[in-house]
Amino acid sequence: MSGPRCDLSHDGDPDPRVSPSTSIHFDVFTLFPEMFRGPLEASILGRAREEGHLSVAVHNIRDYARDKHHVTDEPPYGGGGGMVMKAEPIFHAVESVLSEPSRGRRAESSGESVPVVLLTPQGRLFCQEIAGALSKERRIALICGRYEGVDERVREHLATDELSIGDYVLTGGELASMVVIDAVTRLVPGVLGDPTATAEDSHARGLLEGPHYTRPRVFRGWEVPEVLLSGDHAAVARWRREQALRRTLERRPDLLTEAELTEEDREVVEQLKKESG
Ligand code: 6GU
Repeated sequence: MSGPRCDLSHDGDPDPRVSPSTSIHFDVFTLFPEMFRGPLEASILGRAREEGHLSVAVHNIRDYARDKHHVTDEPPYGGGGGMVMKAEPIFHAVESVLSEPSRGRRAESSGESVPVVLLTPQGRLFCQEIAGALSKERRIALICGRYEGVDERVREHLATDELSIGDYVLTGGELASMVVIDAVTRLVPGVLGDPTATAEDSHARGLLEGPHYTRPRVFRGWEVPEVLLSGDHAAVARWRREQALRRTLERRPDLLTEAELTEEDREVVEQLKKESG
């Protein structure tokens, strides 16, 4: 294995019993590799890595700066405050890593193109649909922007996509990268125990999910809705759909215009609008 990296994959190679379409590899490029340890070890992502569905290699951009002092940022041309991440170390890091025949995975060298995603507040807004599309990839490179920005030539000539996770500003793209890794990995077949689990996710079909309840039936005097105890599966399904529509109408009416709604859904929405005046 060549090139400096902090490899978070459990053991180097993915489990050979896992077929290729059920695993994904991320190469993360960052100035702060230490930020990635915790989130990738716990819970579902930790298990996905143990089972070979997920591997993440975190590469320190600083290790790829060729000057003596490993400079990764400089003041902006034209003046103004802040620092800008230099193009050269980022190009060197991404090009070195993607041209490696990485542990049996096909990379650029074998003709497979790897998406190179720059995480930046100026990117297109990350959403469930983009997560779904990325979950079909075998390998994804994520570049974490820092400081006031990244030299424009990285966006123009290295990145194939730019993503933002929301309309607010983070100190860097690291947390955004982890959000992308999490949202994408849970959609990789085999990562969640129940393969139907993602179908009802909030946003999966353009609506927010309705409420969930578990035991006890009465908690501090607050009761579980009767219909959920009825055993009438059709009635439960109808109630859940109505709750999802109600919640989406109340909290995210913008989603309703894009959601796939049946004729019955539209009637329910009209009724709910009347009730709320
Ligand atoms: Cl990807 N980066 C930064 N720095 N801030 C963000 C973001 C990304 N997405 C939302 N805010």
